[in-house]
This record gives sequence, structure tokens and C-alpha cells, in this order.
Amino acid sequence: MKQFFILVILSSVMALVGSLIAPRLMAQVIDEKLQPASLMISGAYIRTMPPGQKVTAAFLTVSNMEESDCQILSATSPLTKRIEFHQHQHVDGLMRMRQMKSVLIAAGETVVFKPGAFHIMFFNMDNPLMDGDKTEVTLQTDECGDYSAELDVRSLVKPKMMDHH
Ligand SMILES: [Cu+2]
Repeated sequence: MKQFFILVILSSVMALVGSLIAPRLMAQVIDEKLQPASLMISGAYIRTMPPGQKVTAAFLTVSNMEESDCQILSATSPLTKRIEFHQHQHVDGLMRMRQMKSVLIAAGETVVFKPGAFHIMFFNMDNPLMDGDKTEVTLQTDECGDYSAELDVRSLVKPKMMDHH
């Protein structure tokens, strides 16, 4: 908060000086200095697919460090061109998935994409994913910039479940 306040004062002073000397140049410099990394992404992973399946999901945590809202509008990946944001919902006792055109990460909030809730759905996956590999996803936002995150590839099948008792 204190830092923000100093920046506000500093930018006002610079804006004032700038308006006297070289308005356009000063404005550019100020914009760059005030551009913070608004979103923080952590814990990103994508699940392997059972043989023959071409759909999977990725999960991650997005924190908004900014004082204004951010909308995630789309995601891109080297793995496929078709990626959607989904939300799970209970409808008449059944779990349904609903596509979200965008995902709001409100100012100061953290949104967790996790199984049974928000998830990033990858379609038309032509190549299998190998447990332990790494890939990446890039999230595009309205006014908060683009963010690339490394995705750990994790197997859906846990070794324990393969034991027969
Ligand atoms: Cu889904």
C-alpha cells in the first residue's frame, strides 16, 4: 500500500514535469513503470489420458495481485488448438460441465482450477501425454496481459489403485 502511494505521488510529479517538457515520452515511461505483474499462476498440471481418449484437463491456481479485476479470455498450448474453460455443476444429482466464455479473477482474489470445479479442457489431443513430462499453457486476459505457465504432466491413475488386494 505504501509503495503504491509513493508510486502515485511519483507518477503525479512525473506527469506534471512531463507535461511541461515532453508529454508523450514521459507518459510512455510512466506507463511502463506502473505495469505490474497482475496475475500469479501456481501449481499447474495436466492429466494424462487413458489410451484412446483425446480429451483431458489442466488445473492451476491463479491469484490476482492487482487492485482491479482480470478476465481470463482464452488459453493456448502447443498441444491442441481447442481449449475451453469449464465449470462443474450439480444438475439434478448429476455432475455436468458448463463452458465458461471467460473466467473472472477479481481484484485480490485467488481462483483454484481443480477437479470437480473450474478446469481447463483440452480437446483433440492427438499425442499421448507421458507422466513426468512438462508442457505449457498460456492464458490471455482482457487487460492484465498474457501469462505462460509450465504444466507438469500427471497420471490420473495412482500407483496404489493398480494394486489388487
Ligand atoms: Cu470439462
